[in-house]
Amino acid sequence: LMWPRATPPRAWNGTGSTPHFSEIVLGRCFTYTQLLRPELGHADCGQIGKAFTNAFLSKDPCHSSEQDYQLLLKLTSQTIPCHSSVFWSKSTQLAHLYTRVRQDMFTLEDTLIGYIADGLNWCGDAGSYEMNYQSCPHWRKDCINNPVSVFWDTVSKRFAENACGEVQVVLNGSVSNTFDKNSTFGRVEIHNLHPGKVSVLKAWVMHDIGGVYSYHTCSSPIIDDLKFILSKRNISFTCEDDYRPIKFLQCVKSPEDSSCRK
Ligand code: C8R
Repeated sequence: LMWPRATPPRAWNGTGSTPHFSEIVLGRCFTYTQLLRPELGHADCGQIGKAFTNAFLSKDPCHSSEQDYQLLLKLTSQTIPCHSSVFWSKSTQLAHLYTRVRQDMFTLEDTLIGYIADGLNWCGDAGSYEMNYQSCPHWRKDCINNPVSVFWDTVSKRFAENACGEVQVVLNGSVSNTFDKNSTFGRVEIHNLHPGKVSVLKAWVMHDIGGVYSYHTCSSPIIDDLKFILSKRNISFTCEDDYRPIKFLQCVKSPEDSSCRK
């Protein structure tokens, strides 16, 4: 039995839970299953919302585990067609613009679980049944095994495990860590693609229009690191700089740039 306590929850170095977290989760679940993808209309949003909060409420927010999210994962299972998974790293906006136009393609945020959680923050406290809206553990300053980091690792792992056929990744060639072994993509996803199920990973290395400097292209050694990991895993790899369909999206914003005129 737990008693409400008089002392406030412990202060962490990260942002607190998003105000109205549970209402947002419920609302997003209904929006997704009733309006965006009615084929998931059978999903039980009440149960999903409960499973989400039960994954972390009344628990030490530095000892979150994959296990905590298993019921939530089960309730949000979803089949993504082969050849339609899109991964990304350091290119959130562009990758999501791409799948916004290509409705037949899916980033994790275009699936129910990713759609529900995108941009939110959450944590609880071992000594209370409440969410902590004041602060949550910061992954570097407090602890890695916090509810948000463990969540993204867990759902990203499943997203990669379920991918099949030709899969794509949108990479950012205008940052120094175009491929980052410590990112979710480099640390979790590429290691959980199933060889034999995934025939090829196609990388699109995109460069900001008007960006001062292109750090990396497909010919950069950093891309060889990715190529090497995949070859060891028996997954084919191709790479293309400034893939035209995505370049067009950048050009909508900067139609007068010389690179958009030719
Ligand atoms: N993925 C991971 N993290 C995600 C995410 C997602 O879909 N969605 C959000 N909002 N986040 P980054 P990355 C949060 O370095 O680490 C999946 C997390 O807090 O730009 O390589 C997705 O399938 C996370 O720390 O990208 C994609 O393929 C940052 O935003 C990769 O993993 C993402 O930081 C992207 O993860």
